Amino acid sequence: MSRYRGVLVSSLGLVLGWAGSALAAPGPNVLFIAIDDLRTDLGCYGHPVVKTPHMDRLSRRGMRFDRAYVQVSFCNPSRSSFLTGLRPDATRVLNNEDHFRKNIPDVVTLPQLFREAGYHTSRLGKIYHGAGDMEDPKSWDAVEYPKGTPLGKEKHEGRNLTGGKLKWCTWASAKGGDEDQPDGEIAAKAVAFLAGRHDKPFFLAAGFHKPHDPFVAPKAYFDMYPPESLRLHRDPPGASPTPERQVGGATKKVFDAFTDRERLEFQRAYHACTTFVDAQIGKVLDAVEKNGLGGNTLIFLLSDHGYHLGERGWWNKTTLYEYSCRSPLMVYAPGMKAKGTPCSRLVEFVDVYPTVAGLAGLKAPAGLHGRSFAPLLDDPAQPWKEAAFSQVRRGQVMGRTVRTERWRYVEWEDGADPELFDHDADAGEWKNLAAEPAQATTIARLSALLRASVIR
Ligand SMILES: [Ca+2]
Repeated sequence: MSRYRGVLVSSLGLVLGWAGSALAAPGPNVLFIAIDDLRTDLGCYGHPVVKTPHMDRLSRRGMRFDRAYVQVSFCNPSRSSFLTGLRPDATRVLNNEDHFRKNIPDVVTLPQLFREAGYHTSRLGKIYHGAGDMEDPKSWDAVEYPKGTPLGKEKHEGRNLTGGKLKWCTWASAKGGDEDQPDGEIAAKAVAFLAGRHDKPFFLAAGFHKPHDPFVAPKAYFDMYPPESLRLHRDPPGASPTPERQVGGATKKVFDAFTDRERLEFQRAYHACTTFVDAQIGKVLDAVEKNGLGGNTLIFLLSDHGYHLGERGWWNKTTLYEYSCRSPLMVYAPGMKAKGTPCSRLVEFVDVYPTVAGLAGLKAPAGLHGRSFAPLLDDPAQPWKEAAFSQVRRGQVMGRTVRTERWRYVEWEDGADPELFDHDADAGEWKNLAAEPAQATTIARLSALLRASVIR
């Protein structure tokens, strides 16, 4: 809310002798932090090496969700879904090229809802996919897309890990400091915004780019991860075969040619970028406190999906496995009762829209596909959703997966390549149980859930 307006309302209240606020209280501010391609390799999610003190701090102050699932495991489709509160069957955005407005021109996005309710909405960096074609003028009062400085594009060290075959697969320890990188500039602009005077409540969206490729961060963050501190992932012996359409094609062949040294470089660069983005988030969180906004600002932090770091030979996203579909999600709401308690209930990213809107006292549009998980912020152990759904399309074939607290089941619409994993015994999803007769009842139940989830 506007501190200025808050003071004004209280002063009027004193003068006029109001017992309470006779005016509708201005809603809380919203700080919406979106990170690109960040898996749950964070200190607060139990990673033994990766340093993320600031996201860890948010996790302690608010709530960390341990089973939060995106609806599509790559950029534009995931963002189009959680920013509209609609499942991909309804946005019909399943690639990085289509704009959701083409299919659903009159949809009210999450920031647009706040804007139309009188908030100032400001976007820094990547919230929708990319800077240009994917922009949405209806959502924002202000948009900035920092690019970093020329110095930040110079490198101390770095290389393409594929001999140029995959242009994106590049790392660099950069010259200059944080603010020579686009994400450092985004943080600086967010800090300046938070220090400013606000005549309206605000919805500030900060969209950080890292650890998305190319894996570029200032050298100091690479220095935190000497190669000997890292351990390479190895798929366990006897892991079930990976269906070609989950992970395959020409890109997989390039990954298959990685040496251990290249795998280690990839991992190190990803972790360095994670710690770099964490440091930027720390600056923004500090600014919330320093400017006295903590008592009236909702904070949502999420990534647009997870990532494979070598699991099943894959160094990317877009699969229907846990590594891609699970994402970090943290929420802080000033009045929440269960601060610092993690939540292991299932939540989906389509739930984010009704949750943010509800916590701010705004009426969400009818027909959203998610459900507010605000009650979990007070009581994270209460029974909750039975299932979370994700999907991807390969050519013309849709693949869908359902996650319950125990199981993950994957089904393609042509019936081939089903996969069933028991997370009680197999958190890495290495043993496919789909062909086991003993699991027929479970598969029938999960398959029915998947079919019921389809929106036609
Ligand atoms: Ca992404």
